[in-house]
Amino acid sequence: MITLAGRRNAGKSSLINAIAGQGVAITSPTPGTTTDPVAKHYELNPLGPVTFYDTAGLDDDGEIGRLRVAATRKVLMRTDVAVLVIDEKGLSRSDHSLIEEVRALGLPVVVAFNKADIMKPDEADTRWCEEKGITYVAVSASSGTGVDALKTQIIESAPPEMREDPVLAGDLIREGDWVVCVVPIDLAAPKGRLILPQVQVLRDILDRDAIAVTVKEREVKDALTNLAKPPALVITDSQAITSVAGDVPDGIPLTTFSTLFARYKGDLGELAAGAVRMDSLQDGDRVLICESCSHHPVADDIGRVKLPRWMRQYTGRTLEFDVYAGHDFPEDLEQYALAVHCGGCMTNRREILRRIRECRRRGVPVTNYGIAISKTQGVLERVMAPFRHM
Ligand SMILES: Nc1nc2c(ncn2[C@@H]2O[C@H](COP(=O)(O)OP(=O)(O)OP(=O)(O)O)[C@@H](O)[C@H]2O)c(=O)[nH]1
Ligand SMILES: [Mg+2]
Repeated sequence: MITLAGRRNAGKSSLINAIAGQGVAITSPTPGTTTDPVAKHYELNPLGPVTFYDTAGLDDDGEIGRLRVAATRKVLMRTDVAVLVIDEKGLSRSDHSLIEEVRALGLPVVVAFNKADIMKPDEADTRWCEEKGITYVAVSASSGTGVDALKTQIIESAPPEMREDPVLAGDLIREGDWVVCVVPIDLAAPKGRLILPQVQVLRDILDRDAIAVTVKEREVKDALTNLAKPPALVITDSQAITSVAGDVPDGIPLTTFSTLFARYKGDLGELAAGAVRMDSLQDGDRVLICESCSHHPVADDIGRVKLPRWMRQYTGRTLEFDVYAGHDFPEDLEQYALAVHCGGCMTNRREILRRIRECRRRGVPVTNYGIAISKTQGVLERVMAPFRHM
């Protein structure tokens, strides 16, 4: 996700058109043409498919204007690369502070001095960028000059995870290995199907030319007894980890779907370190439960009921829990001793990594549901062991 922001009329929409090579965004000499963030999908190789966001001008005013600016800022803060489009007015003081703010979030910024066909970037502005180590490009949406250089700068500034294909389970198994997947079929399981993370892991095992055996937790022992050779790995749903850990002999590597996904979608090391911080929680500490999508809470809801119960039992502390659903963290994130994020099944890797980065920046340890469950059940070390040699 790449966002173009800047003052009204700076040429944001024109630049998106120039990058995508098509007239998708409406442009006009009238300031305030773009009013809402507009997504444009584009194949930006070698990054692959990316989404460019065209936004409303950051200098929009009036009551509606301020709402538009807020919407632009929201998109900007969730992006992977911020492109600040500047026109002949040059870098303003608010551009300076916006750049600083975005960089403090760990987001790369590229400054595009647009309209290079009619003016050269101001020297004081390019010097400021150089002093701050900010990448800039002189570009013209009208003539096309510098558009390729801008694309290159965006690609080079993009966080590495936009370039890498994350691994799920493939590196933990070899061709011909047996892998046992444990999928409890309880009331929380959707009717008539498996959930996406389970399907993805099964697909990964097949891609690896390995052999997947899928069982409910009751059949684990039976499966292990009847396999011709011990499985290379057992992967269980986190909620069955206690019984499965009891049934799988110590010599057999065991992990959970959540642990695989914590690595695939986030930063396993950071999330495991966050879970370990549970050991130093004190009475009265507040714990933030974050869900990236809002769902209707069910009885015995994992985030609202089970995790708080298990964490209280495990730590023996009186802990306060707040549940927060949505795209952003609460303003007062700093008051929490620990943040426990959902698995993010509806969220992509970049968004999860952005959230982990934000927690790190704000000094709040972060873990996720699955890793936290393993910690409270005393099996964190065991489910992490298959990744130790990586
Ligand atoms: N000379 C010149 N004009 C440009 C260039 N890029 C954009 N313009 C003109 O600047 C005006 C504004 O362009 P837009 O692309 O609509 O600008 P915007 O930043 O999307 O503006 P808002 O949506 O109103 O915030 C239009 O008249 C464009 O033709 C450029 O590189 N050179
Ligand atoms: Mg526009």
